[in-house]
Amino acid sequence: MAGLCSSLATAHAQEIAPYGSLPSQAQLNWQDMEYYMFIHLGPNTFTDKEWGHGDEDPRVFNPTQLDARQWARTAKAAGMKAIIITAKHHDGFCLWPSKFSTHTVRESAWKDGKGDVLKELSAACKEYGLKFGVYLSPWDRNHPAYGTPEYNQVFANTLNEVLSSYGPVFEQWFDGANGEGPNGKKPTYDWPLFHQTVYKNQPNAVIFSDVGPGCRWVGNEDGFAGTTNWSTLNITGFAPGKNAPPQSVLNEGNMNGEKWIPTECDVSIRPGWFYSASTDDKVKSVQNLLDIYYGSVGRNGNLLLNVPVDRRGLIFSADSIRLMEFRQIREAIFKTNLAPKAKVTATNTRKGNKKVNARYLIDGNSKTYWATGDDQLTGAITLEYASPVSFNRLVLQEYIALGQRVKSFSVDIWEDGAYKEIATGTTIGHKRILLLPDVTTTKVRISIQDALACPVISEVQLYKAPGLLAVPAIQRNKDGEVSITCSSPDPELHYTLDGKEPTYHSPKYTGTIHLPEGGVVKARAFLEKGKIASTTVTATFDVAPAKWKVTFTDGQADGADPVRAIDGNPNSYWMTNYQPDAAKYPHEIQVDMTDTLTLKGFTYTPRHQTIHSGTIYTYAFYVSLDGENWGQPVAQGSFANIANNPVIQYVKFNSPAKGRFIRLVALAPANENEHWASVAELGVITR
Ligand code: FUL
Ligand code: CA
Repeated sequence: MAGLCSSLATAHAQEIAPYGSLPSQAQLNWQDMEYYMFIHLGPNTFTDKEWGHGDEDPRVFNPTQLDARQWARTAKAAGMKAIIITAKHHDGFCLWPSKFSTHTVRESAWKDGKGDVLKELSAACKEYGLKFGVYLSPWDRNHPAYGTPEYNQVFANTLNEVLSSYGPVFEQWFDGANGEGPNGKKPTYDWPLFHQTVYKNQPNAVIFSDVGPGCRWVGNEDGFAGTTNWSTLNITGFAPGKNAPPQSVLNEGNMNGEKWIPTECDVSIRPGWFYSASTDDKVKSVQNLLDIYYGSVGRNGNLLLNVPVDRRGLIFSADSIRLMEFRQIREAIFKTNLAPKAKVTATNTRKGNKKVNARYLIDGNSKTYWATGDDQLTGAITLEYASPVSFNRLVLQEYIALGQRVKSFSVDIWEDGAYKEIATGTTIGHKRILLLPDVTTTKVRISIQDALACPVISEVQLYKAPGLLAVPAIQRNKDGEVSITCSSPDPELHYTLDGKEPTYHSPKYTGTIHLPEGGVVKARAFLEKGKIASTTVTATFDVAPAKWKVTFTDGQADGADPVRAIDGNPNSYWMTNYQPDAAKYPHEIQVDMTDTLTLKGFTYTPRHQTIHSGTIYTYAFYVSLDGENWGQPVAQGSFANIANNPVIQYVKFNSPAKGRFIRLVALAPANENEHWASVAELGVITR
């Protein structure tokens, strides 16, 4: 009897106890999806805006060739698993004929008001075996009830309508933005009511927001999670929007965090979220997309890549071509897993548990695993080869159904009779992809150095990624001299200045190109006499600030000299003093262009940083002939979505303005608590 008891106790002791906050089955399924499409479509597509005001004529929405099957076909061919669409963005416009709004497809010109985008897309997703998700913004700049206590129920009704009408919804995307409505008021959102409404209709939906509960925002719109990234997060005292945890915390999660809220990295394939013809030549390069993939899926996050639908209602060719190129390169990289060819051994392997085996580390199945014994927080996995193998990518996976555990690890290879460390890392989670130098060896060792509980690892994979010809970078300095560089060794660089696609026979870049008056530069890198070519990169310049001088600012922080706002370098900036006792808004900068020009607009390049950046939100822009009489502003407004997506802003004037002096007045900051303002680059539009 005593013997039986103790053997039961031993058997029991070999079971792996789950650790910490755990994923639900819906979250596990979600994490396996890894990569899916975001689609932004609405009146903004037709008005060339990022944030519509809700006062636009709904008739502007008229995507006459809309074909949701083309979107689904593209997503499927791109290797994506789902599509999430902006069913309702901040302008309040509903892509379905909602009973609770008068700003919908029903009021639009599209299909004489008889269309329903959600109906077409949900059917197309079903046809192509994709999951379907919806974005709905509680911030509604159109709805008359917004900003009143009744609005929460209106929004819940709207949600209920969407979630009960179009079949299964795998993810409900909640935008935390909480701006003013038509009556100038901001409401307090009733999140518990919204969540109940989701779960009542779609019990398996994963709810996205800054703080989940299903998955969380990664803290930026660039697509990059932290190199340390916990799927657990502390949420007590936090809410979506301005009461969210700091962006750095969203980026890395909290070790031992209260809830399992994994990361989703949302990023657009273009500079903005909505389609604009002006960004047709700014579709991200394959290399950019690959960096984003490594920075999201490769760092324990899912990648939600936005591909905006154009005015016809179709995905534009440049975007879909890029998606296919991106799929091809991923397939080439992850084609041959070298791990299964190895003899795999491990130290500290848990005994007496049939589910645990070092062999399962290389079986290509993320549901089978190896683990150490209880209280053993370290362990080493070795892959040994009869003859040398060459690789440069390492994929590691934890069996996250039992919690996220690994805190640090290192990678060694066998070289000249000893181990040599080639990489270290912190967290792993669902998936970690390490970029290694090209190495050739007969032995690879992965050492788990610290963990919150016994490590449970499901996969170790090795790949040899082919070299990718880097896309050239085009820069212009203050004097208007353009330089083209490329990080790949010895490429030949060819360019055009006439807007045509560069070929191997286009002018070869040998030195500086003088372009003080501006123009369009397109460049490509070539290897092997033109047989291998990079994608094209395009840079559009206006008048260079060669002779410009700053004539006035209302202060500066140490080292943030005003001249840096007009030095042609987007990485240097002018910023006002940020000390607590320093001057508050408004702030301003005045510039003498030394030539009198006819201006069609201006550009503002913010610092590429989301916090403490001094980014300007509301502005007034003036033009003057003498630098003394400024008159009325030629443009006044806000830079939509600049806090989260700090990219260059193009502002067109209603009518051209002639002058020699320009003046940017910063009226309000993008981040509520920052009383300082900054300009990385100020430019003009003359073309
Ligand atoms: C943000 C919005 O303000 C942007 O317009 C965009 O929809 C992005 C995905 O989320 O919060
Ligand atoms: Ca600068």
